[in-house]
Amino acid sequence: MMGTALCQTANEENEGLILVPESTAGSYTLKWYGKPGRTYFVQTSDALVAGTWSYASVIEIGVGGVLQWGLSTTTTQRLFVRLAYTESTFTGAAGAADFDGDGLTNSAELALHADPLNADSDGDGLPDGWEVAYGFNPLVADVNTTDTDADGLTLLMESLLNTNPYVAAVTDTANTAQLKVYSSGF
Ligand SMILES: [Ca+2]
Ligand SMILES: [Ca+2]
Ligand SMILES: [Ca+2]
Ligand SMILES: [Ca+2]
Repeated sequence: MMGTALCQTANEENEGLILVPESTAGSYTLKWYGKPGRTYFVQTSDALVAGTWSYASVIEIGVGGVLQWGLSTTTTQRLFVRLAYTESTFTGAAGAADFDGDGLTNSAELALHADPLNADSDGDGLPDGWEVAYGFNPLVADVNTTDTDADGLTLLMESLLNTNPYVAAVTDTANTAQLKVYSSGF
């Protein structure tokens, strides 16, 4: 178990994280100063390299005081902890908000281990919410040039149009898009 950026109290905005050992072996309380207007998420990693960070199922709201989150580890486990936060505004419960606008609530993202602050967790161009809606894994990059329903629209196009990639798009008989322009009389 290793902590990072340890400070003394976590009582002030300019202090970092503090990791307090609890009486039970392997149990800790992570504390930090919660700035008003910020919503915090906790990420953990066992390797401290990109791609190994995952979100814990916790959302905390900054209220101008100490926030805390309990965690436990095995004695042989190496664990790093860091915070992610946003200053996005929202109404209602933080878990019901959709900070990255990808169609998944923050709670749904955490349950899926998706990124609540990134609309495209796996970086394949397909938004998390659209992937989930159509049975793709938002954590595994898909080949976005695939045309699953053979209608000429790739997965990327279907996601941009927010259409179903398993139902072929309807085209007119001439197979062309038509635009009628009417004179306004001026
Ligand atoms: Ca979201
Ligand atoms: Ca997301
Ligand atoms: Ca994606
Ligand atoms: Ca298609």
